[in-house]
Amino acid sequence: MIRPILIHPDPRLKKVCDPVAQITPEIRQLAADMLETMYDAPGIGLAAPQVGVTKRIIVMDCIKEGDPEPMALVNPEIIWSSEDLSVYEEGCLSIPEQYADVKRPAEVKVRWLGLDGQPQERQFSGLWATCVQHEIDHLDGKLFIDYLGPLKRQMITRKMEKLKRERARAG
Ligand code: K2U
Ligand code: ZN
Repeated sequence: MIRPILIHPDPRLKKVCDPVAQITPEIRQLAADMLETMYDAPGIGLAAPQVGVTKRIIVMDCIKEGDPEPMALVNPEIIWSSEDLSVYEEGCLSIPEQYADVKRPAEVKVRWLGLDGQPQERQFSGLWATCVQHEIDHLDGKLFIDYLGPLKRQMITRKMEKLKRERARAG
C-alpha cells in the first residue's frame, strides 16, 4: 500500500531510528509498501522514517544496466568510506522541489540484513553511493539540508512550512 510521505519539518524525521530486532511478516510488508511508495513518488530511495516508521529500514532501486534492482536494507551500516568525495545535487521526497549540492564520500561499503535474514555487504559508487548515504542519514534523523549553511537551511524550512500550511488549507 502506498503510504503518505512526511514533509519537513516533522519531529519524526529527526529521530534516531530503532534497529529491527527480527524480520517479521510486518517488516516485509513495510518494505513492500516503502518500495511501492518510492516508485509512486517517484524516487530512487526511501527510508522508513519518511513514512512515519522510526525503524532502521531503507529501500533503493539501484538500476543496473537498465534492469531495476529493488533492494531493502535492514539495519544498514557504513563499514568503509572512501577518502575521495563527490558532489551531487540532492533532493528529498520529504523536502519537495528543493535541491542543493551535497559533498559525500564517493564510495562506501555497506553491511545490512536482507529480508531473508542473511547479512549482506556491498560497495556502492556513483549515484548509489550518494543515495545509500542519504537514506542512512534519514535513519539517524539527518536531512541533506543539515549539510547546508544556516541561512539556506532556514529558507528551505520556511518554504516547507508554507507548503504544509497550503496543503492543510487545500485539505
Ligand atoms: O530519501 C529520499 O528522499 C529519496 C531521495 C533519494 C536520493 C536523494 C539524493 C540523491 C539520490 C537519491 C530522492 O528524492 S529520490 C529522487 C531522485 C531521483 C533521481 C536522482 C536523484 C534523486
Ligand atoms: Zn530524503
